[in-house]
Amino acid sequence: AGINVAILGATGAVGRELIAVLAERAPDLGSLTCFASAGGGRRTLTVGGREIAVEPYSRDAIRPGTLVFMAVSGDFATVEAPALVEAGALVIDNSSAFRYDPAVPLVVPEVNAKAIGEARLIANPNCTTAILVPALAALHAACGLKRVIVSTYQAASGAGAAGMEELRVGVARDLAGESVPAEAFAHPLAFNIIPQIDAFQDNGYTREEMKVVWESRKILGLPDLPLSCTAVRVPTLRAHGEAVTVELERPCTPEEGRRLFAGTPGLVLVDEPESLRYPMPLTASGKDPVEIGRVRQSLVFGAQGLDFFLVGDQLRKGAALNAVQVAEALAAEGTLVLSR
Ligand code: 2RA
Repeated sequence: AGINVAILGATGAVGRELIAVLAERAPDLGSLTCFASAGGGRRTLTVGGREIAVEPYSRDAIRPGTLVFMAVSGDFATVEAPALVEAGALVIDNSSAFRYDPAVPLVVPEVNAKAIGEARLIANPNCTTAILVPALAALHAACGLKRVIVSTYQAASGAGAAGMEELRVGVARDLAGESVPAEAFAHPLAFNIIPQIDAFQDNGYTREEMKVVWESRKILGLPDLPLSCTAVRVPTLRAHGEAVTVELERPCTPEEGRRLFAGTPGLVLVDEPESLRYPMPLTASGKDPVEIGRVRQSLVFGAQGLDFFLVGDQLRKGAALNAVQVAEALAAEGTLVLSR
């Protein structure tokens, strides 16, 4: 039989997406057991028209050899992930708890699947990074990355199911002339943009912005890459946009950039301004590939610089899809059998 899979945090936005992505890509698992916090009791979830039982989590319920996807808080993962690995599980963790641990691979399979090695605990990157690095890796391989500047347009789903609900309710209430709630976000998101995601750091950047810096450097294997980010929450539901400026070691025309992106796994080139086709949350949502387009020669860096825009589904490539692709990379290495 195929392997046993467990999802911890199955009732959240990422957990539900994991169920959907696994159903699409690995329909013949040995078993799939969904867990949520022990306090919630036994529940059912409906995902893609299917009723899924959700069990209260207990460590003992995970059998040795189980592939565990964790879509839980960093605090919970800090305790439970090492304990589950110790008990014989293989863990792919979506939290930030282990991303900066040099002993734990941080993986976007199109870029650094080889980093997995013999690891039994693998960290899944922050959504903004996962969506960004395939394009950066392609540019680095072709022309050498010198400096990178990123500005993000991040959807409500980054704050989970509660964030999406707050945006929906907020839009309806705003249109009805009522006060708009702000719990998942620091301010009302409806008809607003918020230039703060996560906590401010001592250097004035937010933690979200620094995640893009730290994680991109680790995944690309470029620990000194000059990169800065401005992360902004916008009132879209589930796809993050990113405006990217790169300075390169060698010249690259927009045509070469487009050809490169079109041939990069995980990216789909959408760059036909004459027919008003470019990456947008409305077209990228619910899809696996990251849309990339608006490729231009940089007005600042000239022949050695490009500007471009990309949009990726935050719950797919930004979380659940990437985690399942990590499992697929493990399966390709013969570390586990995903389906039969
Ligand atoms: C956000 N990056 O968009 C976070 C979620 N992982 O808020």
